[in-house]
Amino acid sequence: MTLSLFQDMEQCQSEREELCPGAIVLHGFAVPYEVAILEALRDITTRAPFRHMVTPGGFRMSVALTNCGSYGWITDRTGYRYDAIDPESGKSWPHMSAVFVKLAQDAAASTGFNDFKPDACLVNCYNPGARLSLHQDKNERDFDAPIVSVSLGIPAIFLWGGLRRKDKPMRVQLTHGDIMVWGGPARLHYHGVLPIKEACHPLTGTHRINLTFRKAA
Ligand code: MD6
Ligand code: FE
Repeated sequence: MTLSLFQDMEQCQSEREELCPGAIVLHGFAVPYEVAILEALRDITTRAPFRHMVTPGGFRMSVALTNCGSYGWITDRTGYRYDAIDPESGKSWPHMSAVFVKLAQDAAASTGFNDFKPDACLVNCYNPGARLSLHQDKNERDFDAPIVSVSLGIPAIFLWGGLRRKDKPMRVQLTHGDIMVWGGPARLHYHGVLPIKEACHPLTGTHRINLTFRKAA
């Protein structure tokens, strides 16, 4: 019984899904880190609570966000950018914990992106109904480093598009513990998240949490 459960775990953790060259989903990769991540998140959100930011077009984002690391991704009426200061507190963002760095580096290395040194971790909190429209991640200074995206809690349908906005996106289900890494030829692919369906997860309740690790500067 124990052995077969263990084998299931290993199988689940090693399942890789390549969406296109440079874009890989590592199903269940973050499961062994789940408790450590959620503990670190409590400290982050104590100092830098989740908030809904406004897009340059004046829309309130349905996703609530915060950051940790040397830089945080922010948006307001003047644009999207990275900033070392949290505009809500006027202070630096919370420190990126060693376990976050290790998780991001291990995931990147296991997909062929060695020496990934994230300096920014954007943390998103989705309630049912929250969504993220198709976009490219291009506020980072150079596009050599990959994006490492960790999904926790209730499932999402991730939209994985191409290099042009009009390229029809694939739908990829991301569930608790899945990590998606994209870089190299896939670095500037369009992506987004469909409106989250109501569900409940034992560790996160009715939320989906997403961590995206980047090298911003
Ligand atoms: C996700 N987030 O939440 C993916 N990109 O699953 C993103 O792709 C993203 O939340 C750029 C800026 C903010 C984001
Ligand atoms: Fe993105």
